[in-house]
Amino acid sequence: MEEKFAEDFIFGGATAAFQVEGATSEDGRGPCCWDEYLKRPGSRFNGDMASDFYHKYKDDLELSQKFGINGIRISISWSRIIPQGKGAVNQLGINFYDRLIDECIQNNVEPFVTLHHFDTPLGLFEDGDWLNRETIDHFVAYAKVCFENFGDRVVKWATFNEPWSIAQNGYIIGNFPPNVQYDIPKAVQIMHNMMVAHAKVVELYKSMNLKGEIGIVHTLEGKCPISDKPEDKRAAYLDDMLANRFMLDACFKGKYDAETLQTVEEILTANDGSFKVFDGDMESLAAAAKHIDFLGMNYYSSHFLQAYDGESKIHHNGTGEKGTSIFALKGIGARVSNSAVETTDWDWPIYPQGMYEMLMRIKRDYPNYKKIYIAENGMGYKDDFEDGKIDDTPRIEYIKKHFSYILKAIADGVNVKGYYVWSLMDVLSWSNGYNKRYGLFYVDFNTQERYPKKSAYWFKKVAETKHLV
Ligand code: BGP
Repeated sequence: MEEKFAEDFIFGGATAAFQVEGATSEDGRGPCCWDEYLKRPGSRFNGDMASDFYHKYKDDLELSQKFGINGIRISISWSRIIPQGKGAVNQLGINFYDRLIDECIQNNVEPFVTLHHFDTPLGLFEDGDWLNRETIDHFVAYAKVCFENFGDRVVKWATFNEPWSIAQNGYIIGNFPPNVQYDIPKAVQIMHNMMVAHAKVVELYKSMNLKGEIGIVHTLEGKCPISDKPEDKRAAYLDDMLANRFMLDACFKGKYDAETLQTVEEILTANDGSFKVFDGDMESLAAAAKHIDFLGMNYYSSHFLQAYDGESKIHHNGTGEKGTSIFALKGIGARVSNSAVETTDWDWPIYPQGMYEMLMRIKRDYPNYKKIYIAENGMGYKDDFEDGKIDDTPRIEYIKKHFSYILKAIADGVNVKGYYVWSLMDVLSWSNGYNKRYGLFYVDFNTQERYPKKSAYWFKKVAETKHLV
């Protein structure tokens, strides 16, 4: 195993606009789908303040630099740049990201910028979001504004963050807008449409001859059969097809393999639906697959699958009450607990070898991937704050185990160039609120003060020595 990370390895921290910025109605920002969604009756929290990054970004970047962090994932809020999603550009929004990007660079914290991290402008969302094919053209127009304004300084761009989460959480689990459950056909259609949008933006970027690189961030979940029974293996295979392989094929092969297409169609038939490929879509995918510069891989967990032939039923554990999750999908399988694998309080299995297996698989199945950034990885934990001190040893253990599997994958030939811990500071968790903390820096959400956790001191040592301590 490699013992050390390379000198140019990025030790980064990740954020996303809606989860950190707050200031939701400042400087001409238009509403996004999440503003509205979190206003529905019974909602336990909102993003109006979040981590107040809109005003505190200088402090966060100074802290980052002090703690050895040399990269930051930020996302651009589309509705700050183009408040209605299409049409007029908001100069004040451009000015904010100008200031933010310059501040990153001045602190030697390289910005890695995502164009869409779940927060579609409200008007476009109400018109059908990614089910409406016009959204694709609006996204390309928005991307162009971003490339024209920030492309001279930003050298790492991602089109989307986690299209699978948008599809799964919005249309299958029903804990993201538009809050729909068990509609696998719509989930597949929006994944396909987002893949086309991604491809068109990659092609746009390449046509502009800018100096940076462009890729996409996928969440890749390991899917393991709970036993050796063929029916459990089949369940894992089907879940993997939907969550991972469908979109990896689109991005890196530029087509859906025959086996991928056939299996997805089987899943859709079991769910009384289909999906539509429009004229020119496959040409767009094929072109972009030749040009994509990197895969951003978010990895938190793997799932253990068992065969299931009932109706779909899901309970999302959004409060951290351990053991309350249910996840079973018609035509696919059930995610069950594995007594040999520990979980977080939100029932996410902690399975670092799954990250290694996924990295090796990318190298094997998508050999044109060029390079990988681990764009998110981290542990949701209910941190205890005692006299300004936060002992988050379980988070350190979690990250350490994942780091060691990254080193193993590097030794085995996978080109991993950086790691962005989720999250830099505590942030809003989309479907869980503010008690599911991930940050290296604790945020007191009443005062917006930051406090480095024990993990931040540990991370600094690793980043500075490049050794896993
Ligand atoms: C990823 C998202 C992040 C972040 C993280 C943790 O899916 O890209 O935005 O929220 O997961 O998830 P959660 O907040 O649901 O625990």
